[in-house]
Amino acid sequence: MLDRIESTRKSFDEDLSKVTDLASLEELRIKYLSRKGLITQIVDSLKDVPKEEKPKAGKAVNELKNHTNNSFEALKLKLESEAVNKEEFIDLSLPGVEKTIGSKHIITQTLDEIKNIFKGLGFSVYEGPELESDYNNFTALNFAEDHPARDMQDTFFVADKFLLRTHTSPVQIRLMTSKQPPLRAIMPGKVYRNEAVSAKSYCLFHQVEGLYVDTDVTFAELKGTLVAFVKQFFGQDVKYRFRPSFFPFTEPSAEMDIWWEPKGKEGRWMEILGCGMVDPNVLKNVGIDPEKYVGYAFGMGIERTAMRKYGIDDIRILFDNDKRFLTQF
Ligand code: 2NM
Repeated sequence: MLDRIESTRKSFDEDLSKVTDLASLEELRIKYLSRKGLITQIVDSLKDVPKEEKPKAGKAVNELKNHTNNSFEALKLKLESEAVNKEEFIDLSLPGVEKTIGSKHIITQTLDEIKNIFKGLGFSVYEGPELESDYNNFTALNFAEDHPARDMQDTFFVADKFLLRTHTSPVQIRLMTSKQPPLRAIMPGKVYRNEAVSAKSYCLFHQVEGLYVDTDVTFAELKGTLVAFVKQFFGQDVKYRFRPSFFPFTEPSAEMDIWWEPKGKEGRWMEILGCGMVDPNVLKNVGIDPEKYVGYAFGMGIERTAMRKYGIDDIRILFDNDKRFLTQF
């Protein structure tokens, strides 16, 4: 019995090595593995083996069965995938591939709209890396060494002096360091905050910041530019106001609110951006003479602006990639 098993295994291996296509594989299956095949015959003849040889013979037959089945299945898979590649094997029962037309995410749409408005106002678009140095993200922007925003709890540090940027202002530092004024650009991009995720805040969001540096830039021009922006973005009759504020990198600083009246709800003022005149310390840090040049800067969060425009009340839905949401825009 053991000899028979061994010789069947040998002849199976030999036959298997000669199989080159699915047709000859089927012949092999019929010869060995079918209901009347050689392996089945061996299994059947186990009943005639003397009792004391049975455990050994049974084990050997099992091994033979496993070996032949596994080798057969492996080769079958290989030949089938080769056949599919050669387009010989076409499974007509498979469902077709659904083709859908994609659409831009509303954050991308909002960014495009904001970029186009500022391009029309004479700004170019400038981008920079999301992994930044502590220097570009904080120090150059006049944040004190012990400023709370530098806290590990608010910032994703990647290494000792490197982090995921918490705003796009480091791109302004890069621009001002590499080019002399006049400079007029906006900086769109992703920024990161190490905060608890909730309906109102996410660990990642998008910002657009803007910068204008020249010899005769005024706060009145800053206001005029931002008013032109909100009128184009929210509509000509938008109601707005400026409030004094504070940022480490601007002096004086302000925030701009717009009047927001959701359908059927009470209206209220909503903050939409921060702005100010670039602090002379920042200009000094990037090698621009603050005696000769002045600048204004502003920054806004895109998610909040888009949520307002489209009536979305949970920021997380913007990052879920749920098609039921995405296909609505
Ligand atoms: C804001 C608000 C106000 C700003 C300032 C600068 C720089 F580099 F020029 F100093 N970049 N961004 C700025 C000013 C950003 O975001 C709320």
